[in-house]
Amino acid sequence: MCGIVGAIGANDFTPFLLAGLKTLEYRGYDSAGLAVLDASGALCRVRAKGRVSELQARVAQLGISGAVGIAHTRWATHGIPAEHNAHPHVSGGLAVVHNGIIENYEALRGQLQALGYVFSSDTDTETIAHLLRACLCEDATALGFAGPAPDLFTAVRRAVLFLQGAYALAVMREEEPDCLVVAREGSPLMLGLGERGHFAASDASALVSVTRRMIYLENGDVARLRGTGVELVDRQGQAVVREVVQSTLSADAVELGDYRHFMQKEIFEQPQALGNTLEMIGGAARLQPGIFGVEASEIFAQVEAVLILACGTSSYAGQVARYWIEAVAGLPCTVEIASEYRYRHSVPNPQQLVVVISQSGETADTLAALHHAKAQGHAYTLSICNVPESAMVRATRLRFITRAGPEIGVASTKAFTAQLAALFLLTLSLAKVQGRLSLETEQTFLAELRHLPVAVENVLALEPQIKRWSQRFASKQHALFLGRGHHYPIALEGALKLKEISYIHAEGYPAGELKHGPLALVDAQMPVIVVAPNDALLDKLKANMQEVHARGGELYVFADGGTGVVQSDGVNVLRLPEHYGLLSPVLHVVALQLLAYHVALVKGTDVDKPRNLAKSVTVE
Ligand code: HGA
Repeated sequence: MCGIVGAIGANDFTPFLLAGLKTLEYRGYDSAGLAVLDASGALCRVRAKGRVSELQARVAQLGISGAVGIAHTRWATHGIPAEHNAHPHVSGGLAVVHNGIIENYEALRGQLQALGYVFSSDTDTETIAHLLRACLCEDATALGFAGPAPDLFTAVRRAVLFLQGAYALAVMREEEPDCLVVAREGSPLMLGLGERGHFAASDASALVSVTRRMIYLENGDVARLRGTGVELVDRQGQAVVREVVQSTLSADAVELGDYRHFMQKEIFEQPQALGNTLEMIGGAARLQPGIFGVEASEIFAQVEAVLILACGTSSYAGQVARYWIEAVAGLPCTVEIASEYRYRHSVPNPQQLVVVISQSGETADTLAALHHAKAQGHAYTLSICNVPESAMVRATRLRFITRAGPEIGVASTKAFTAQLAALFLLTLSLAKVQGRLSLETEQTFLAELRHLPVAVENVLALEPQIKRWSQRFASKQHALFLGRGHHYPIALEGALKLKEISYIHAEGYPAGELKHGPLALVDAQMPVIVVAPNDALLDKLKANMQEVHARGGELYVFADGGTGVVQSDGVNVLRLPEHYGLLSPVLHVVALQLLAYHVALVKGTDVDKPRNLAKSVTVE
């Protein structure tokens, strides 16, 4: 989603701002813009619809430079993607970039229009620019203040009192060329402390080229950055000192290398991502529940049930875990879509372990669902995230950081399989603490986990055959994915991957539901993809395949060795090397990721940045 980069110091930071926006491109956006104070102290703003490269060309053409500046990639929520809606938004001599949504913007807009402010965009963000200007002039009295704010820092602290919703803001002003002011509520924002200046960004990857020393702002924080230092106040307006952390993000982790797309790179990085995520069990003879936090054993012993809250792909990881947790740990487990849970009246069970899953740890709905659960009295909370410094990780008592590395492709791949590995460890840990895991079973599962990266490598080797299949999908409008048991969520994930990046309408179904509706859709034009592991439900699944075959449907079966599913007219079979028991979903999903990737390649879509979608869904 939207990205922010800001800089202040003695050098020309325009190249840095543009490079920072380039790094944030993976989050998905529709327009970009920047503003700097030039050598004469004038505010220069440039905006462009489309790619950062377009903005870059305009900046070069205009020959703009400046030692203080803010920049933005916009993923529209209010107002169409267009140059006039792109950030920064200006009012008088000040400029603002914003990530998030101002929920009460209509009321604020009306109030400001009544004071004579003229709007030139359809965004919620422009209200912030005019509100700040009003706080800095005589209009401040109409807003209830005794007089104008003496400076931008004070104006921002006053203006945020009016804002409802979520925001990360960066603001600059012609009259105060020696400072940048930033604020955060709900949307991520961090500061970078450099040798040559000070920086702000919505994502650490935009800062690592200049510094690794970072401060992650808390909700309610407002900070003033100067070339020489930073000042911070919290929600109460009290000066605060926040911990400076050393980012371990490697600069080349966000490089494409020899790959054609980030999604392809990330699919092939899965053995490594799983190896890193499972590192702590590497040589250990026994599983240590402490990998989830110091209180883990104590909390796991208390819990009577599990509630998993997540969105999109992460929710499918949760759905796989539901099968595992109930089967192995013997605990009732519910999985709920975060955006539903946060707004419904649910019956809290304080003995439930609330598990939130998010790649970024900033997913707005999941974060809000977590806060809702806590407000309802849930004290046992655990996050599974890929970003250690994220808001979600900081808001839960227990946590597990997947070590998949930065995921750039919008369609999640390696983060998903790393989440599955984490959730399997959680299943085993719960079972162990609750006395439901024999030593023998524990050792068997640990051995399977250790071998998992190699098993994934073997699936990746099937790419040539999957690539051949993809040619036949590209002309299709619809596809059906079938699975049973803990492979049903894998059918859902396979369908999601295909629709996200190839724009083919795809549905995932539990195979047993076929005759309750979707069978009506089956004909030669709709490929039916079957996830067919060699497990106890195989015979049932074979009967479902017959139902499709008998109606002229074309089957594409991802079958484990030993399933006895044979290739014939209308039945295409891809043989996975080995059946992997409870962890088999990790292998099957890799094959489906490759299918989606290759179909998208044939269709020529923008694989890493599918239309209308964004990475890190930090708005509701
Ligand atoms: N609401 C603002 C910013 C949107 C955003 O943060 N997207 O991720 C706008 O629509 O411009």
